Amino acid sequence: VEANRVAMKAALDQVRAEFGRTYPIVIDNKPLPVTKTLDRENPSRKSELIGKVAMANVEQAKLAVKSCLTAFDTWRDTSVETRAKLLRDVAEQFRKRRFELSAWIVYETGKPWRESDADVAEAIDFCEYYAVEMLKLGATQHRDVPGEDNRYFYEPRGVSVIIAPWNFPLAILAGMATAAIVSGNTVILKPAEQSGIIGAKLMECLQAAGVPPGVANFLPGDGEEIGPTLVQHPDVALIAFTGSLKVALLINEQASKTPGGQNFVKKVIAEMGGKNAVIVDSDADLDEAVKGVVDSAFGFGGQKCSAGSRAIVLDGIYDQFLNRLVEATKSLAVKAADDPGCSLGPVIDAEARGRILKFIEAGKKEAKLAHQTDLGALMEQGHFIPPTIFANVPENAGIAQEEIFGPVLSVIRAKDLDDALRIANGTRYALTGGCYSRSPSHLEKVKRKFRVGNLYINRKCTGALVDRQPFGGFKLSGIGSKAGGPDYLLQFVLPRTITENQMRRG
Ligand code: TXE
Repeated sequence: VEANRVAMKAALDQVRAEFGRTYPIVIDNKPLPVTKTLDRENPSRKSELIGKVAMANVEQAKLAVKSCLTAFDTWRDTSVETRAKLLRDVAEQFRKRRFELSAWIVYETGKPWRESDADVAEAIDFCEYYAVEMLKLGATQHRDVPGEDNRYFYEPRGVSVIIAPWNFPLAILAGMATAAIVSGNTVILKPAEQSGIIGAKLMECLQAAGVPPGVANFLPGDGEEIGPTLVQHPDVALIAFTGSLKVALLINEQASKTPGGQNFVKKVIAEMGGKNAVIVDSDADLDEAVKGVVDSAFGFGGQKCSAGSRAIVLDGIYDQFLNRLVEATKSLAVKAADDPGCSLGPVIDAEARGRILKFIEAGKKEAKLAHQTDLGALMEQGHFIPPTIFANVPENAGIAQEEIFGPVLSVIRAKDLDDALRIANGTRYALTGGCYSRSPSHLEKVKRKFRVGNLYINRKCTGALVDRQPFGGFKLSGIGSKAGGPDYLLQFVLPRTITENQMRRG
């Protein structure tokens, strides 16, 4: 642990020395002259500028698409082995720069060190996993009859736009991008405005790994400004998006309308938010349940689509559970994300902080404020939100239905397990869920009836490991794709059949 602390401090100091740099748009592996930039500030210390990121305009977005289209023909014909090797080389870059990348995530998103390091680890896992999966998928299948050769295989879709969120700034952007690249597509990387520097670091790693010009173009920019141009561009075949429900629905609608004339039925892969519930049964192990609910609700300040923002507790142990939960929440160390003792940092930016504080004010009218940590001067230093627990929350209250994406937990009473399941399934989302119980019959019922994409039993409801827990939900949480799963790449390719009549050669 000591060695890690030393390495962590060295990486944080090295990154601080680079504060203030400007990160350009990169097309055909060349930086574009910088015209407009967005300041990136450290959410843990509002006054601290950590860098500037170029903001692309519509013309540059079109340039990026053109570059991807030009590169596509060559890249699609590149062997699967070559494409898989590129991903392994990118993973090698992540390993080499692991602590530096973690430090950038700490500074740009306010994610505590341990979780920032896990973000980089997940990016490595995605590269290694998708390389192996593509080698499997790339094998041509033959369905032959005498005198006739029937080949069944997959080929890439084309120019792919990757639109990513800030909450897993390296893992999700790299995961979607490398899945597209290894499948033979050429990609435009559009990071979230709040994680442009980490997007630039991904582009550096891709270039160091030898990605050919035009196969990956780095296009930071205001999603509202350049999004429609990218989504509706007639030469764009696929959009992979992770972010808010609002934007996902907008992209879905826009992708089917292409002013320039439709060339594809565009493929939209969308992963959105959740309003995930953890059920606590009357015979649950309370030590486990309290720890799991605190981790799921307050990890990274609840800024995860998998965050357990609802605890549904059976009447019999409601009061006991709530008291234990409040005590455990009080012990959370809320600090600047680069503080080694930090377990909970700030939220991403002023806008998010304002939105979450509004939810808290609304919650005070709908339910009982059971706990709010006093953060003192920290509230002025960075975009901090005190971990907040509401009790006796009505199941249809706004704070029990809407995704808050902050450290706010709603504790809801349930009469019995059936009532708890009805409440748990009673939102527009279906991403993750959890249940703490020691009754095998209750757990069997929960596994059958709790309809979410990722269900966790007697374990926190966040933290899906690539390949072990393929991740994704349905209803308004996603289109049902499972990132880090065996069939994820199938969305990035198109099946083809070639039938050859083997004429008797003269
Ligand atoms: O998402 P946005 P944000 C959800 C969560 C959170 C909300 C806001 O509910 O409260 O999203 O987070 C780009 N056309 N999740 O602001 O606004 C934008 O530039 C095309 C859950 O990050 O959706 C960014 O790159 N693109 C999610 C990306 O969309 C547009 C993780 C996400 O931004 C666009 C993050 C447009 N019109 C947020 N407008 C999860 N499942 O983990 C914006 N963008």
